[in-house]
Amino acid sequence: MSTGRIFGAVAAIAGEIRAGFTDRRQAEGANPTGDEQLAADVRADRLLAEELLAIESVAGYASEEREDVLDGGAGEYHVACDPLDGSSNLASNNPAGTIVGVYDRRPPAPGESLVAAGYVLYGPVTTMVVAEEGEEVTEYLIEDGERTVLKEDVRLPAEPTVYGIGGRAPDWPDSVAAYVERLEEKRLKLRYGGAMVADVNQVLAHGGVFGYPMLEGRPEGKLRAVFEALPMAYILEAAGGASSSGTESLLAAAPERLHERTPVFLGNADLIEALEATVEGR
Ligand code: FDP
Ligand code: ZN
Repeated sequence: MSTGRIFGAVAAIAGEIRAGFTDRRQAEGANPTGDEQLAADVRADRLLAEELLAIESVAGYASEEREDVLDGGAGEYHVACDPLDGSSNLASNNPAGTIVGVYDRRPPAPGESLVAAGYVLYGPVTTMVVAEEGEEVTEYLIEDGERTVLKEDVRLPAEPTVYGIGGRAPDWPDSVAAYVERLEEKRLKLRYGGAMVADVNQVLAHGGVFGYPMLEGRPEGKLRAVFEALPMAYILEAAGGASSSGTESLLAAAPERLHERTPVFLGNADLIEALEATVEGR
C-alpha cells in the first residue's frame, strides 16, 4: 500500500485545522515537553489522530502533543505528527504548519525507517509539500480539502540566498556564531520567522539554511527529533538538500525517547558541509 492516502487525509483536514485558528489562539495547558499548548494545538492533534487512525494502513499515531503512541490496527505505517508547528506564531498572525512523518517502525524510530514525510504550511495560502519513498518531492495547493499540484520535482535552488538560525545569539556555541559569520560573508540574507515549517519552506523556495542549534545549557537544542527534525530532514534530502545534527545527517539519527530533542540544520548540501566543518573545527 502507498502512503498517498495518509497525505490525502492530511489535505482533507488542513482546512479544518486552519479554520480553528480564529478563536483558539489562547493557552490551554502544556505539552509533554513543557511547551505552552494552545486550544488550536489540541484540536489539530485530535483531528489528525481521528482521521489518520481511521486509515487501514496506519498502525499507530504519535504526536508532539501526546505523551505516548496511540496504537491503531495492524497496518504497516506509524505516523508521527507535530500537529501545529510554530503555534506561538498564531498570536501575532504569522504562519504555522503541520508536520507528518511516516515511519515503518513504531516511534521512537531511526531516521532510516522514514518512508515518507510531508508538511502543511498555513501561510497566505495553504500548501503541502510531500516526499514519498522513491518519488520526487511535490508541492500542492490545498483548497476545500482537495490538493492540486503546484510544483512537481521540487528541488532546492543551487544558489542559496536566505538563512535563519534559532535560539539567542549569546547562547550559541562559538562554532555556530562563526558559521553565521560565514553565511553573512557569503551574502546570505537573514530571514527567520519562528515557525520551523515556514522557515524551512522558504529555504526550499530560495535556497539557504535553517538551523535550530545546540545552545549554552541546552546542548540538545529545541526541536524534537521524531516529530520535527527527522521528517523535515527527509523532505529536504529528497529535494536534493542535506541535513545535520551538527555532526551527521539527521537521517542517521536513532532517537531513543519519543520526545527527544536534537540540534537541527537543513539546507543546501554545501552549506551543511560547511556547518559540519565549522563544528568540527576544520
Ligand atoms: P513553537 O514553539 O511556536 O511551536 O516547534 C517549535 C517551534 O515553534 C518551531 O516551529 C520554531 O522553529 C521554533 O520553535 C521557534 O523557537 P524560538 O521562539 O526560540 O525562535
Ligand atoms: Zn514544532
